[in-house]
Amino acid sequence: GFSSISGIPGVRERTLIAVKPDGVQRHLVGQIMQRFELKGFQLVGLKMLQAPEELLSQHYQDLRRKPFYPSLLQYMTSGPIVVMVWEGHNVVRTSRIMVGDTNPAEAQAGTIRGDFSIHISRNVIHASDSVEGAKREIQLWFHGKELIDWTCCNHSSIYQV
Ligand code: IDP
Ligand code: MG
Repeated sequence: GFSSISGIPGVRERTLIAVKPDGVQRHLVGQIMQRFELKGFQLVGLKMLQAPEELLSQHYQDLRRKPFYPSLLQYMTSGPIVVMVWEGHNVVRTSRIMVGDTNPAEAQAGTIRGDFSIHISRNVIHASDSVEGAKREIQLWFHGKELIDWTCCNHSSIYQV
């Protein structure tokens, strides 16, 4: 039942994943989502939008003083993005491993950036880098009502219950 599932430490951890404009243009949304689905993580929020600059400036608040910041905002507003919330045990840390190094030249083959991108300025995907960061980013991009609490019928095949 629900209570035994919520009893597994960290099973309800959530992270923010976004397919950036280059990923959408290159029709990578399905392949990227499939990697998270096949891993066993659970989708709890999903939307496509043209990101407002104000939202992006909050999302990337820590990078405001970086030399690449203006071109980063230009890139991120160049077309629609797909923003998602994925849930599961250790999802923040595991997603970062699935996504790979920020610089695709350093990203391992088999990671999303390693397999689908070449240059740091067009690295197809965003993933939150900490549990605290994920909470902040999820609140920024989603209203509470847009996030769906649900339990996968395969739960006991993915976790020991
Ligand atoms: P992350 O996306 O792996 O967490 P961050 O350091 O948080 O990496 O940087 C956010 C995004 O800013 C990167 O994904 C990339 O799109 C862009 N970025 C970071 N460093 C550079 C750079 O040196 N040149 C151009 N773009 C960069
Ligand atoms: Mg980051």
